[in-house]
Amino acid sequence: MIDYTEKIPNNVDLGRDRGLQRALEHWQPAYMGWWYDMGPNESHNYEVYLRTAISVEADGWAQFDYVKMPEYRWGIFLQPRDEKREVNFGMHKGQPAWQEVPGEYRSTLRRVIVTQGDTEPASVEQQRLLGSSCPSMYDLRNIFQVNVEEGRHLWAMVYLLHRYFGRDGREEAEALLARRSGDADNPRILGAFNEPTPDWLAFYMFTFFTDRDGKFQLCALAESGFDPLARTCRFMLTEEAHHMFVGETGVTRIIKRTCEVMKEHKLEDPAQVRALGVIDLQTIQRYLNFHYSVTLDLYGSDVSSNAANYFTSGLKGRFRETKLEDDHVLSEAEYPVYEVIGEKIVKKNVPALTALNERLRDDYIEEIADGVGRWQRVIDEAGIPFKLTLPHKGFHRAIGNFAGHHIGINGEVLNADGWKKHEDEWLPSAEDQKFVQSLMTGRVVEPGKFANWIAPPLRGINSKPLDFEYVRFN
Ligand code: BYC
Repeated sequence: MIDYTEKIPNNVDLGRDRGLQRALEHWQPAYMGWWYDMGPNESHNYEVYLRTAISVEADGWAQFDYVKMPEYRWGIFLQPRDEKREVNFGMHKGQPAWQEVPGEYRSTLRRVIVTQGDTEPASVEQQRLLGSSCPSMYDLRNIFQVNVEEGRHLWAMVYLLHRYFGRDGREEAEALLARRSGDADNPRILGAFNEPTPDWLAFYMFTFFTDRDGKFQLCALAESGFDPLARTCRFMLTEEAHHMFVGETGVTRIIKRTCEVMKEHKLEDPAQVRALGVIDLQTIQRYLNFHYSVTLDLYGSDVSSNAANYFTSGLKGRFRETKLEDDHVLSEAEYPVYEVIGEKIVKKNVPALTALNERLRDDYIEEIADGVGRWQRVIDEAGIPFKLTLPHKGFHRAIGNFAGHHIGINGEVLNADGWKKHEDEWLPSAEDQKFVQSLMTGRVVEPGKFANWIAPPLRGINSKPLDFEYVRFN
């Protein structure tokens, strides 16, 4: 029997909700089984300096202490309710926000929640083996923090399924623990979550690019007319920020270290840079190309009747919906999308309602471009003549208008042979991955020490020094 308030910090009155307790009594042991099987490898006895959310108040959402991860208190938190909140877009605009699931949207809403929920355990599975090759104790602690919080985000979606969707919600919650990233028979739902994350460069790229899709999707769901979903996503966003920080600063530190070595030895040739045990900028660019393009696919088709339905029904809004100045119904508006006609990429205006995936993707690209600009500054400050670039939106896409076409890095429409000729120049080759992984054959865990291929961060976690013992191995 679980002591609910102690074991599961929450602000959903779990202690008095018998239905929810019964559902969790079945699910919680299955979740623990999943964590032991698929959570960070060989980590169960480690004591990790982690933050745990124990309330949504400013002093409660980031409590730091040593915790064994299987004993992490995965909690259920919703942003406090605003009694006056309304549905802010679509055909129900102006009605009070829904506190229960509207019958006619039940299956659509369940699907969106399941798709969101599915990504969370998927990312933990993808990152499962990385602890054994971490570049420092600081980084090891950070990946564990990301992992336990993705676990909590799964709990957040399972709470909604259990509380609002009855039996089929409980079945979906079980299925979330049964699918496996990359499994041939029972894979995760979305493409990027079935790709391996085989090394730390991939991990930082993933947390920069793919966790940021998480941010934008959560922002869109935080606008939902279904108030419990909106409030759940708002709280998840507070945690998401740290994940993107880990990614952005991780790549920054790799670039910084590479530039230091290039400058010190006055070298630019990638083979010579590699010989000094750091990752050449060309390889970093290829990883960037891969993670960017795979993540762009996560926004769905450029023209999507699903997206139009989500919006019109009031289930999923746009990025910062309430800050936008238009009718929030989109009955007349148009939006540009691109399609491949013959050997050209052609712009075409379509009803804005159908282009909401593309619009969210464009919002995302804007923010990504800023982040890549910050990476570029590190290279510029070192005085190295190398430009990181974002590939064309159509490059290496598997979903939407560009799927099935061979689009080059600058948007050139190629045939299969033309693409093949450049593939290893644009995407990480097996040889690139072998090289990156050859730098990461063991873990660096002496407090304050960092692997040769990455610079130390500017500061530690929660004002602790860099040589703080972030993980105790027991
Ligand atoms: N891979 O109209 P379409 C995160 C499917 S990340 C495979 O194009 P729609 C996190 C689609 O399901 C954020 N399949 O798309 C990050 C549909 O299937 P059916 C995750 C795909 O429905 C890091 C068909 O293609 N959250 O939190 O408008 C670490 C045609 O649909 C893909 C969400 O995604 C793909 N990439 O939009 C941890 C929010 N793309 O119906 C966590 C919830 C599309 O033909 N999800 N399909 O079987 C959604 O809002 C929508 O499902 C999508 C797709 C935006 C993903």
